[in-house]
Amino acid sequence: MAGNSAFVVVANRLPVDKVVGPDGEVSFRRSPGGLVTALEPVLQQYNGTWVGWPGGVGDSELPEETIETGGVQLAPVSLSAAEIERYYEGFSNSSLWPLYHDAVETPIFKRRWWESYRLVNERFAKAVADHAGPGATVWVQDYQLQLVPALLRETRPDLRIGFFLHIPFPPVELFMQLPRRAELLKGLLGADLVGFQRPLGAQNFVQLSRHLLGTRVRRGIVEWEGRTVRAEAFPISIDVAEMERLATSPEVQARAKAIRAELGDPRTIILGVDRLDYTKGIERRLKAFRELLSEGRLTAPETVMVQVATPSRERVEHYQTLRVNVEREVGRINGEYGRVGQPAVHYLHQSYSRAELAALYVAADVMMVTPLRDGMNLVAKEYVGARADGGGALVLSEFAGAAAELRQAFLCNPHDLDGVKDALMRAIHVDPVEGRKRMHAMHSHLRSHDVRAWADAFLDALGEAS
Ligand code: ADQ
Repeated sequence: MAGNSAFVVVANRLPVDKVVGPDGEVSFRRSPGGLVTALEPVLQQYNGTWVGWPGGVGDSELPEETIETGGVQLAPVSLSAAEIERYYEGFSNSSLWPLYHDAVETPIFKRRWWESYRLVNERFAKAVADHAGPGATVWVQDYQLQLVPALLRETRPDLRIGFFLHIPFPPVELFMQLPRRAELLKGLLGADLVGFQRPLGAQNFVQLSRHLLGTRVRRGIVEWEGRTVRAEAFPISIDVAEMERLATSPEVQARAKAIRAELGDPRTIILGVDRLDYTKGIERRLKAFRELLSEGRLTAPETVMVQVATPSRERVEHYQTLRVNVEREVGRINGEYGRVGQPAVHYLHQSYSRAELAALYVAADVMMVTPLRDGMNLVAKEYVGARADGGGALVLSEFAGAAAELRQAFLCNPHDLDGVKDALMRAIHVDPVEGRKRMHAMHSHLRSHDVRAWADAFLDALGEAS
């Protein structure tokens, strides 16, 4: 049975936040994320539907039927507690996530996780098929749904199917560790176009197809089951205009000043903002700061570090260990270099509003984005987006996708602690004229490469793919 949407987006999550009212009543509010901003106009234009998990366990809080908000239909797919554990925390975040990030933590494989992943992917594919009109365009998002393209194609060969991977696609040697590697790859090959953050991801994918399935590849295009599958890079971005507007608003400017005062008017504020994830290099960043303090190259309280780490995947063991390690390191630094009322590191294990994040970006003299591996890293782009004033400096890992574009950052290899320390020192002491030049160059790049341009480029390429 076909639905009536000409455009369907399917992602693990629906773009909604759960809101509990004063009377305990549960409702859902649209959440503002970058993906929604980019896709909203297209969704509205084509009577679009967004299929995804609304969060929470089971279907008790949200009806399975579609909700209409602002010209976009939201189609919830519910997950049971066992599915959240196996499909989401298990296969997606304990097998695939570490494997695709250079195995910086050891991937764990369990057979029942795979079973659940397959079943949940089938459910998502069915929901898409129910909503997609004849010949509709479907855009599948990310590693949780890699089987959806082929599952959809089986039942709905009329659809035009695109897939975008937000995280890195690993080299062949690593991917080959996956117990269900061929099925996963065949899942992706159901798409007409597979998008990656970087050209290397697309190359890895093409090589893998050749190696694992013996596919023919002609001019970078994979031939599979009588069709062609294009693999290309589409580096994702942010809503630059929105970040600029927010950062220059009087409220955010005032809040940035207040933050500086609350921190004791230090000479230098170093900032880190991440999901609390082991790929983000938070421990090494803290260690670099500690060593600089111990060597006397930096002193507290003249220099203050603020590390905001959003709680993430808290039931997954890797994340629990990480939290303990990060908090131990913060305690150690503050124990050695803090004073009463003046910690050297302010550590906030909290989620912040966009406005508060923007104020932190405006207040920060140096932003440290030092992941061990990252598909793109939007925080780096948000910081640059917030600094239309040309102020501030960005220390950026070469292993973040963003490093391919933000070439004027202070680039570093996060595995080389001395290199990280030197990059941080150069960022702190950069000549203001040079600093502004670097920031302006990155800012103007972002202005012409925002998230709308990303979505347009992907959808244009999908339109051309056959
Ligand atoms: P993430 O791994 O989640 O995304 P990132 O790209 O940095 O990483 O995006 C994080 C987002 O969360 C940013 O928009 C940031 O502002 C927000 N955030 C972080 N800490 C926060 C806090 N304390 N409070 C509120 N918001 C906070 C995955 C991939 C990335 C890729 C994106 C998009 O891992 O490599 O860039 O998808 O494709």
